[in-house]
Amino acid sequence: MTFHRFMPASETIVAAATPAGRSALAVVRVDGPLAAQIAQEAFSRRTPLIEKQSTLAIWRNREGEAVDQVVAVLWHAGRSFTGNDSLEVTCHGNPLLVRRITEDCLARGCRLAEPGEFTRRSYLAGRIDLTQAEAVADLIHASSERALASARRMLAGELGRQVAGWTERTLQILAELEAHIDFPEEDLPPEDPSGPAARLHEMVSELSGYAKTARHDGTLRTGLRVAVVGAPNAGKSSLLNVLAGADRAIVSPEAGTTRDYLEAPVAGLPLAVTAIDTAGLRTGGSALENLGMARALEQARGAHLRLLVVDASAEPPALPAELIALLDPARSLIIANKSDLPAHPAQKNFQPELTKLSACLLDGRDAEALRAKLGDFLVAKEIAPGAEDLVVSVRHAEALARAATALSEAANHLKAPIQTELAAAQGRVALDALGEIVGRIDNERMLDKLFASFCIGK
Ligand SMILES: Nc1nc2c(ncn2[C@@H]2O[C@H](COP(=O)(O)OP(=O)(O)OP(=O)(O)O)[C@@H](O)[C@H]2O)c(=O)[nH]1
Ligand SMILES: [Mg+2]
Repeated sequence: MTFHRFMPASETIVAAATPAGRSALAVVRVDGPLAAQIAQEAFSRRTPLIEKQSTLAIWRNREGEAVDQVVAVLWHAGRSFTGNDSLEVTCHGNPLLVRRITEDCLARGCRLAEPGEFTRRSYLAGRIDLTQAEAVADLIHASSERALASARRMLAGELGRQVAGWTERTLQILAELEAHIDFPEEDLPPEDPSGPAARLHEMVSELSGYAKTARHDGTLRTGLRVAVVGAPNAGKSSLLNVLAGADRAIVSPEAGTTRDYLEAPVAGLPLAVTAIDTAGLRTGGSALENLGMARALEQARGAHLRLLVVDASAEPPALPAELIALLDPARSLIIANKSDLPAHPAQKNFQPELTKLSACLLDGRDAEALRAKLGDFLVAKEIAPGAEDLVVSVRHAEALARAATALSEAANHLKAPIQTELAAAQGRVALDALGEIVGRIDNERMLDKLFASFCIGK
């Protein structure tokens, strides 16, 4: 139950922390025992680096040639992100310069960093726990406001603090159980509302609550797909354009304008959502129309949400049975379009179990309201995480579920006939599972796999 004891790294690593390619600036990171010495040798001695202060200096290679004018910052061991001496060099963003500085560092005794190695060193130094190390990667890859917010909270250590709390409470219960094992004549009050069994149940429900958010882990990473479907001329392409905030798809009064499907990102949502415009669906079309319809149905099947666009000023459409079968009320919305025209009375009875949003899609007048309602629906139906959800990863959820199962078994052992030893054993299983979340359990293979998915320089 101890964190890795910190061993200062013996090797000095180097890597570019910014992507290859031309840019205004690029960053090269150097970490390990040689970092301070390299800083001293590469910069002219007249500009010694003051710790944690950015210094404008000329990087000279081992041959004494000026490579670039850079801004450098040095951190000393114990005060850096990684726990080691650490140097960050911001040079001009030319890949040739980055390469020359990197190669000079290699010549001075560094080796190239592996993917995620800087973050791994930080974790091994005990400066961040495993949930925070993972959050570094999530923060960098987040493609929506909500993904960013969750990663930011994870990086701030929110899950780590929860785990510390559960660990503390489990240890407290274990202590009480040990006392009972040693002095069995002293009664354990298992049914007492403040008794260990009740506290175990309380933790089980907290753990399960956090574990449940992992169902959004994948969608937060990949984004959501929303299929726009409906009869020809209903206004599907108009909806795509309104949601995208751009004139993406051809809109025309001719029925059957859209044949292929067409994707565009939905603007103005805190989630990454892609809308897919599709060919109009109707019964008994031409061979070419049928091909388009097959694609439309395929997109509808694979989407997280279906938006059925209906011309509300006309008679309800006759839609193919394959589409009707896909219209699950928890995964589908009706966009009752053409609200600028008088509504057709028969529309009231059309698919009454589905939520209907009325809109005029001639222009962007209803765009904001539509996006807001779409966002609310996604959260209400738990298709997407809400603003206050801290989304845990599948790895976290798996360990949380194991801990919850063990704690619930422990509570069962505290029912008559009370079996304190078995309860205590389950308590320890839960502690191990909780420890895995923050990385208190040494497991080299798991760490290798985890950090291999990082990019180099992180
Ligand atoms: N009055 C009115 N007309 C609309 C509205 N939205 C779309 N239209 C018109 O309806 C016609 C069809 O719109 P599209 O967006 O091309 O419809 P679609 O469903 O993509 O049609 P297909 O691709 O042919 O299946 C166009 O002439 C639009 O200008 C609306 O809110 N009110
Ligand atoms: Mg269209």
